[in-house]
Amino acid sequence: MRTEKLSNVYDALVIGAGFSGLYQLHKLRDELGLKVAVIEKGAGVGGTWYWNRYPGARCDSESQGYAYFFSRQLHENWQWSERYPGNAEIRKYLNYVADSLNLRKDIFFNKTVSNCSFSEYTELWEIQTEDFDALYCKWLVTAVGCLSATNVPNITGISRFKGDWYHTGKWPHNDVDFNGLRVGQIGTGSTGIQAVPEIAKTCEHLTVFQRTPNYSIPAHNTKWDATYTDWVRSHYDELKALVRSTSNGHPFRISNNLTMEVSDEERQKMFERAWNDGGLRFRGVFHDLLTSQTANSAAADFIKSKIRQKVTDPKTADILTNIDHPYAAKRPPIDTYYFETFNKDHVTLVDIQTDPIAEITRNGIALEGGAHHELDVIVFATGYDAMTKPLLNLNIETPKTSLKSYWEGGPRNYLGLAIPGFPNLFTITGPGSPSVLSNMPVSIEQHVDWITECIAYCIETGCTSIEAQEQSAEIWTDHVRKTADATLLPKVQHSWYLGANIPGKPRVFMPYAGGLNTYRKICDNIAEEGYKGFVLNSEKTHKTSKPSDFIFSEGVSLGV
Ligand code: NA7
Repeated sequence: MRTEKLSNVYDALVIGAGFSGLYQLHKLRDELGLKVAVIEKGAGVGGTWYWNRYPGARCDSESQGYAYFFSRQLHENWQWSERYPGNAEIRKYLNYVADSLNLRKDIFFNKTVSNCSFSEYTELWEIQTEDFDALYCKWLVTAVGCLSATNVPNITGISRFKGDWYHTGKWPHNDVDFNGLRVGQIGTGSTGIQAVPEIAKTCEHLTVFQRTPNYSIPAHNTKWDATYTDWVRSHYDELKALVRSTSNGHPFRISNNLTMEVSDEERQKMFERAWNDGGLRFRGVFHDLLTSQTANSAAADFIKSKIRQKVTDPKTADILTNIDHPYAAKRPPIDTYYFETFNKDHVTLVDIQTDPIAEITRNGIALEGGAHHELDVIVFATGYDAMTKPLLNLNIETPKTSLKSYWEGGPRNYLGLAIPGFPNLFTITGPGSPSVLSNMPVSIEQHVDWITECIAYCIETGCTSIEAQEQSAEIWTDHVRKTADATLLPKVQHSWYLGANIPGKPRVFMPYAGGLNTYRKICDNIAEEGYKGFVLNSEKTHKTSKPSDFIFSEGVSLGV
C-alpha cells in the first residue's frame, strides 16, 4: 500500500504523548523522515503527568536527571527550579520540548484508542479510536506509560457516598478546595505519602486509612539557587554520561560498600549521612540492600527508629512502623513531613489491616469493627493496575491472537520491547524492561533510540516485518523472573511490581531488575548482531536467528 497517498495511513503511529511519545515522534519524523502521528487521550502533552495533579504530586527523581539528554540545546535552554520537579513544572517542561521541536502539529489530542488490529493481508496496523476514527500504520509504538491505568478498589457503597471522591491519578484540573472539609484518604504508597501533608494543610480533618505501612525517606526538597542551576546547564556532557551509565538511570551511583562489612558504628554513621542526603539516594548507601536480608533489616531498623523519633504518639508510631516487607522491595517513597503530619491534632491514622473497611456509606467509611468515619471527601491514593493494563486497554489483536489471551498468565515478551505474534509493534518501557525500577526518562530514551534504529534497519534492509520469536520471549521472561528472584523484590505481599495489588491479576514480577546499564548492553548486542531472537521478513529474504545464540553474559547489576 502506498502510504503517502492516503491521509489516514502513516508509516508509524505512536500512542501517548508523554516523555516516550514525544521523543519517539521526534526521532521517527525528524531523523528517519517518516510520516508519523501521535494519538493522545488527553487534551495536552504530558502523559502520566498530564493526569497526575493531586496535591503534592512531584517526581521522586532529582530534576538534573529527570529530563531528556538527546539534545544539548534542549538541556541548556531549560532550568528546573527545585531539587525534585513538581507536576506543573514537568508539564511545563514537556510543553517546552513539544514547542521547541514543533511536535504538536502531529499529535491528535482528545483521541482515545479503542482497538489495534493487525491485518496480515495489508501488513498494516489499524488503530480505531473511541470517536470512530480509523488510522493505519506499518509501525506501531505504544508510549502509554506504566502507571496510567488507575486502580479504584471495588469497595461496596461507593456509589451512595454523597460527597466527592477522587483518584490521585485522575485529579481534576481545577484546584480541589479542602477548606472546612473532612477528608478520608485511602492508600499510603508513594502518592498517598506525598498527598497527606498537602491535604492536611487546608482540610478541617484528615483521616488516613492505612492497609500496609511503608518506609519513607525525607526528600529534603529545596529550591535550586542560581549557582546550581548554572552548574546543571553547563554540565550536560557529565550528567548525560552519568545517567546513562548508572544501574538505575539516576544521577548518582550506588555504593559498592557491603552493609555488614563496616563496623556497627560506621554503618550507623553511613545511614545517618544517607538519611541527610535524602530521597532515593538513601538506597545507594550500600550495595546489598536488596540482595541481603541482613543488610536490608539493618536499613529497615534504622528507618523505623527515625519514624519513631518523628511521631509523638506511640500508638500511631506502632501502626506506622509495623512494616512487613523489606525496605525498597516495594517502590520506596520519599516524603516531605509525612510522618510529622500525624502529630497534628486534626490528622488521624486508621489501621485497616487490623480493622478493614467494611463499606463506604452515604456519609463516610465504615469499618468491620463497627467504627464509622464521617467524611465529606474521599481521596483514593490506591495506585495503578501497573505496566500491563495500559497495554491491554488498547485491545491489541491479530487474526490469530490477542494480547489479552497471550498475556493471560502474565506478561511475556522479548526485552520488554516486542511480543511474539504481534509484528512491527514496539512497547516503550513495557513489562520486562527496567522501566519503573529506573529513572524513567533515561529508560525511555534508551528504548526510543533502540526502536528507531531497529525501524531504520528494517527500512534499509527492505524488511517488511519484524517480530520477536516465541522462544526469545520464553528465554527473556524466564531471565526477568530469575533476576528478580535473586533479590528481595518479590518478597512482598501487596506489591504492584508483582501485580498483587489487583485482584485476579497474575502474580508475575514485571520490571527487569538486572540494571539499566546491563540491559542497555543486552539490547545493543542484540541489535548489533542483526536483531537476534527476532524474525525479519522481507520480499527477498526470510531471516531468522536462533534465540539460543544470545547469552546474557553481562551478569546482574541490580538496577534498584
Ligand atoms: P501504590 O504504591 O500502589 O500504593 C497504593 C496504596 O493504596 C497502598 O498503600 C495500598 O495498600 C493502598 N490500597 C490499594 N488498594 C487498597 C484497598 N482496596 N484498600 C485499602 N488500601 C488499598 O500506588 P501509588 O500511587 O502510591 O504509587 C504508584 C507509583 O506512582 C509510585 O511507585 C511512583 O512510581 C509513582 P497495600 O500496600 O496494597 O496494602
